[in-house]
Amino acid sequence: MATLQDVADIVIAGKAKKTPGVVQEALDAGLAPKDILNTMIDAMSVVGERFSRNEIFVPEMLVAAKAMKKGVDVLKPLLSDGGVGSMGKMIMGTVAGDLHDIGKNLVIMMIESAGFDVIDLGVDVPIERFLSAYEENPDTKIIGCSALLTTTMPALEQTVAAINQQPWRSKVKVMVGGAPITQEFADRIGADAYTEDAASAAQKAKELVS
Ligand code: B1M
Repeated sequence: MATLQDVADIVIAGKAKKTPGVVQEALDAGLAPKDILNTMIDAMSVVGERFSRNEIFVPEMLVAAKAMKKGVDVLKPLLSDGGVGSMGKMIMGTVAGDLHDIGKNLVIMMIESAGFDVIDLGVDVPIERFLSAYEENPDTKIIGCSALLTTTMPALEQTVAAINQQPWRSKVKVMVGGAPITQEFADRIGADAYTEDAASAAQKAKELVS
């Protein structure tokens, strides 16, 4: 029987092969999928703090990220309600120069669960790719951009600026997020919406299209 502490420990230790088993054991012990997910998110914060203190380095962050992904895969079917597609299309990507995708993937999971059909452009997405993805899918309702680094906030700003110059701008909403992003920054760069986490992103997406 696994506890939330076991889940946190296995993610922090970066044991990707063992994480799905521990997550499954936690579920079998009756723990709620949302609590397990939040535990893994908190575990990544612990990893980040250790990185900031030079106690661990990029390889350790990477294995922790892999472990978290494997754990999220187990939870995915339990957190999603299967209503994919009915709310329309959303394009999502992490901006150029930024390789962080765990947060983006969680946002996608929650947004799909809210009924959107999400086109995932992945990480390190150049501005032109956001634009061409919209042009290939002109029925898209929302473009979502994620940025996790203070050094990629300018790429987010440039991406939103480029979208804001398009003749189709009025037909789509632009949503931004990521750990260093704030409502003030989102307002300044001309995004339509900012949210702090994946659950509020899904709620906001529904509001934007209603
Ligand atoms: Co990186 N990294 N990293 N890293 N990494 C951070 C972000 C950092 C805060 C760690 C630290 O120093 N404490 C720091 C940034 C500091 C800064 O910018 N001021 C940092 C650094 C410095 C770096 C490198 C530069 C390290 C180096 O090479 N020296 C390097 C940069 C690489 C690059 O991108 N070019 C780097 C690399 C990596 C790995 C590749 C090893 C790995 C990422 C693997 C992956 O994603 N596949 C990694 C990791 C794992 C982290 C930490 C530890 C965890 C990030 C994470 O997944 N968090 C992170 C420390 C931390 O965040 N505490 C750190 C969990 C996730 C659920 O949260 O992504 O915030 P988050 O997403 C949330 C919200 O932000 C929001 O909802 C999500 C879910 O609730 N959200 C949105 C996100 N996108 C949204 C979009 C929306 C709405 C909401 O609408 C569209």
